Amino acid sequence: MKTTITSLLCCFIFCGSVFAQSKSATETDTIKVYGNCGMCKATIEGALKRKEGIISKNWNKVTKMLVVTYDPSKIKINQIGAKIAEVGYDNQYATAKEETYNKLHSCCHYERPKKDK
Ligand SMILES: [Cu+2]
Repeated sequence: MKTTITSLLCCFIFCGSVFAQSKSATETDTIKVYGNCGMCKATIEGALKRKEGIISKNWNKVTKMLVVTYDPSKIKINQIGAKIAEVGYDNQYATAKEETYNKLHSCCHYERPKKDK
């Protein structure tokens, strides 16, 4: 009898933890973000805030790829792209405004992706 109760309890704890995990599900995506240097990295990553649902972010200046883990109930990937564009960086989801791009430090003036005209 005691074993039954113990195993039942274990089952509850196990199921509970699985449920808790699925409730706080996160998503990880890799997106292309144009940029040059370490300063770009700081600006790009600085645009993504924990309180807005970003769990972790890491932009690689060599590959130009940003790996971002976020809470999809708080923010969507295209909104993440928009936030990065707001600070001046073109990416696969959004394009920065000309004037925002122009305000970037001169070393950060990355080559913009070609636009079709
Ligand atoms: Cu830079």
